[in-house]
Amino acid sequence: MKVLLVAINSKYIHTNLAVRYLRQYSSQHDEISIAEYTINQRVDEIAADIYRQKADIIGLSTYIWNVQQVLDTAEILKAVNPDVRIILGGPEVSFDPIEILKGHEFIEAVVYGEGEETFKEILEGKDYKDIAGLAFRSDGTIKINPSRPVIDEMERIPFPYTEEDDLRNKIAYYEASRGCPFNCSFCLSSTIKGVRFLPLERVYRDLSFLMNTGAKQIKFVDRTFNANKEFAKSIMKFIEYSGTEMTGFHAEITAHLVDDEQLQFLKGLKKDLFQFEIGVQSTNMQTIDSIGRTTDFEKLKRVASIIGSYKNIHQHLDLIAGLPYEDYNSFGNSFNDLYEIQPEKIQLGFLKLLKGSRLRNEAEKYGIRFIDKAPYEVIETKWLSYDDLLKLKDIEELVERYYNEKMFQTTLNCLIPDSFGSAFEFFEDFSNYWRVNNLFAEAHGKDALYSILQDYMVSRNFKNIEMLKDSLRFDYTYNNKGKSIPQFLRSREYSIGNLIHQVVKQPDFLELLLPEDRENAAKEIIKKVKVELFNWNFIDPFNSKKNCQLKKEETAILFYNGRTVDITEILREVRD
Ligand code: B12
Ligand code: SF4
Repeated sequence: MKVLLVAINSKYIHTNLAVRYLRQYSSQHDEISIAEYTINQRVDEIAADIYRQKADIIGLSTYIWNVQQVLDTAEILKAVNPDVRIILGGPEVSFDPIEILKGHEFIEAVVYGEGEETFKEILEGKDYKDIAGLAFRSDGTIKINPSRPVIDEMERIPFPYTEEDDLRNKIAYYEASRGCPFNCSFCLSSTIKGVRFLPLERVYRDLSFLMNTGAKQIKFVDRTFNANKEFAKSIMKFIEYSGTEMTGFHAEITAHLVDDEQLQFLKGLKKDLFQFEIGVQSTNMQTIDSIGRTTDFEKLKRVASIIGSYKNIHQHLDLIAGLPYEDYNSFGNSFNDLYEIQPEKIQLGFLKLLKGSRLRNEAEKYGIRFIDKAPYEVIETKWLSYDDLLKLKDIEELVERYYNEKMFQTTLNCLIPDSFGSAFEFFEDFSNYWRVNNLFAEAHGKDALYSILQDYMVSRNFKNIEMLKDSLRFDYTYNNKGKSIPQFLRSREYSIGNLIHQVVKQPDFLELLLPEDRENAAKEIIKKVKVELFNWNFIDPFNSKKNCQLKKEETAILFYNGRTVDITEILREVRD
């Protein structure tokens, strides 16, 4: 009997862990293969490709991002081969399996909850009526068996990947623990009680394998990576000692659980080895209480700020718009609280009322209306109108482009404290400008984003506009290595031309200013170096406080290998 497990990922770079677990858990029974696609492919193409593999049983992994494609593909497959047996599993069909079967004749059975053992019993040919965690058709009716307890010892579940998995340049998902100790009402992880951990030896072995596959990133899907402090620390230590330059690691952590000893440990980690995602969701305590979270924001802020100061770990902080008690202004406050921490990214998400989540059952109580079709996004709450949500969507897009991309840091650091009461106010005003000028309707390249910001600043006639224009040129030069400054950013004398040769030849120049490049010939350095003259003394693109109190003085800055060096004095000597 030929079995095909199908995953339709949200992007090409993603992989599906569930189908790999299912394959390995049942590997001794059948000829099982995996086929992966993306939601951007046409369903008829996906169905044709699956059909050609002539499987007897097709299992489709169903999530919020692919449910429609899964159903459409399955319908085609059954139409072209009525004998094929179609089984669905995954979080998107785990909470209403009967409705799924009722609405879709072509599905034979739905596995709900954890799938490994249930799917194995199906392949073993056990009678459907005796398989826990299964909903199925029987004599023209739909039946549902009792749920299945989760597999207690996680080590009974084999390592999901094999030599055949081509993970080069992909994200490899990995699970060192299952479950979450917390109980947030919008999240499905709160539906399963308790956390199970793999033995550390097994984790080390698994990670060693994954690091050798050339995966671009290993992403822990553990719901709270640091739920157990010692467990997390041991894994990180292992990665620190055996990690390769090629692979980065991503983990979701709960920041307020991080203590001073752990902070000390994190301080010593190699740069960019780890990336942390920290779900803040809101800083409004009434909101936090209502969704059953236990956040100590002051502690979170302290931890995230300290980690930020180490400059070795990227931090992504998340907020969700649409939660109870969070109105537009309160969301603005949450945003400003995160902005103050200055993480590498601020991710603004919009509430989705997931099937099976507690909050979906409480929707009426909170006046939450949502689109009753995946991804079940909120359209209104007692506290937020649809207009408010649309405004927040515009803001989200600009936060993505202008803050998260890190291409405008100096300008934002000068503009926001000088002309706005808060970062949120700036993004609000800037997004109004985008909306009024119909800018959201078109795609914009990188240079266009600089040009739009400049036009906006000029149109609003901010105080210090000349300094702001200078700072935008500084940002451009710093962030666009090898590109010449576009016309709209050029000021009077934008380049010092041949003088650079003389600067680099100055006695002690390399020794004093670029000591690590002493060995490289001046010729080589000149090829990569850019020098710009500014009317204000920008120098350190990361020090916001300093930039806002800039002195007006002509400054020559040399940009080299991500560094900025003040060469005003040297240039003066050369000129004289
Ligand atoms: C990786 C991941 C992603 C990846 C997607 C990866 C991909 N392949 O494309 C990314 C980062 C893109 C992503 C994005 C989102 N995600 Co996500 N994500 C996850 C995560 C962290 C891991 C999934 C996983 O591999 N788990 C481990 C496996 C083993 O568990 P499992 O998936 O539940 O599978 C088991 C069973 O469900 C079952 N099963 C699964 N498939 C099948 C198939 C068959 C045939 C059978 C029999 C059984 C079976 O057996 C498996 C083994 O026990 C989960 C949380 C979590 N830890 O599970 C959230 C999760 C899946 N995501 C979720 C959500 C809501 C989102 C977003 C909508 C979030 C947002 N932005 O608002 C977006 C949507 C993306 C989009 N484009 O629209 C929800 C999904 C709810 C749902 N009904 O699908 C989850 C559960 C988190 C949560 N908050 O509750 N996500
Ligand atoms: S949101 Fe995070 S902390 Fe809360 S239950 Fe889900 S996984 Fe756990």
